[in-house]
Amino acid sequence: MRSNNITTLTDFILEKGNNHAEATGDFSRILNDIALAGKIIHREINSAGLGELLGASGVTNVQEEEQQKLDDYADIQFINALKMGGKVAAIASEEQDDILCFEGKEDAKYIVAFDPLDGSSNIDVNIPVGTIFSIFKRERKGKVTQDEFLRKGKDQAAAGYIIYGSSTMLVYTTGNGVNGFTLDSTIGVFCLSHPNIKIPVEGGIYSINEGNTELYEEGIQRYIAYCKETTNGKRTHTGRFIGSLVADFHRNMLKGGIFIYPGTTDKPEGKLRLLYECNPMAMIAEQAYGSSSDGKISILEIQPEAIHQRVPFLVGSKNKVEKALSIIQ
Ligand code: P6P
Repeated sequence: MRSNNITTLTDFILEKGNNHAEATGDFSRILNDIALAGKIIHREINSAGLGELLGASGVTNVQEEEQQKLDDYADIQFINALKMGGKVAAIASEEQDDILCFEGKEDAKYIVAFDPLDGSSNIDVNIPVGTIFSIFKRERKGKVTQDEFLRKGKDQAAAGYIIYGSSTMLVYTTGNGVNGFTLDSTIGVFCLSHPNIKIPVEGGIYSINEGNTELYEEGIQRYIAYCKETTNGKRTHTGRFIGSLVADFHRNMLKGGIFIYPGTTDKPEGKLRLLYECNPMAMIAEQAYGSSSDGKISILEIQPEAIHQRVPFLVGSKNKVEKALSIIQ
């Protein structure tokens, strides 16, 4: 701890790294590389309205979603930071059709899957957006193949997100609790601001896009109706859905609540991707004493079959998820 009582992300990572006998600094370097890319994206997002980066790029990504200019920019920043850091063998990105292997790094010990800028359609209207990342420690060396990314979420070495909102925060876990760091942009340093985050086991917030209600299965419709019930003339829940996963998740993690993106009749698997959205968020939630599910099993137990696979997603306060499953199932 520095005399000014600031614990920087670098201090924290080095300290934690020293606790792991096998730590060779590779993992610490990767987290710092991610933080560097996050600072660069923070800078661009906070001036997007002024620069030429606002708006759509005219490109449609592998998800058949219109790519925002900052999507592309963020993707390049993470790829470059992880490539230059030299500790990652390959990446999988929402913005890339296939995995990208880093030449000469076939023997690196880690691979990273990420959504460089989730919720980017909200950028133009000043709603918080975020980066989500998932880190696996490889079980072999040599050229990385897609199957190395198709591991259950419970095998993640680390997971985290960066939320670019009223402040920019990096929140991550390595399987020993969840910690949040707020960027002090005057000195360009992420500082520990939310140590040992725990999701309240209860919470009155439910986050779901009710515009899809008629497209949801009956169980989900029953749960929405349950959330709208009143007791003694007072509401039992508050609806909050901002259309940006990282923002909805982060609010619920601090205040308690549940986020649901279910399947619909036209998209039974839902919209959110397992590898670089649901798995990392589920690891964070469960490390913060919360819970996650696809409606049947824990997200972290799902065996991925494709790098851009989508799954129905429930995540948040333990009791809220359990109650929702009891109504849905
Ligand atoms: P809908 C943003 O595009 C995103 O991937 C998530 O961040 C968000 O939770 C979801 O889609 C919103 O989707 O269909 O409700 O607009």
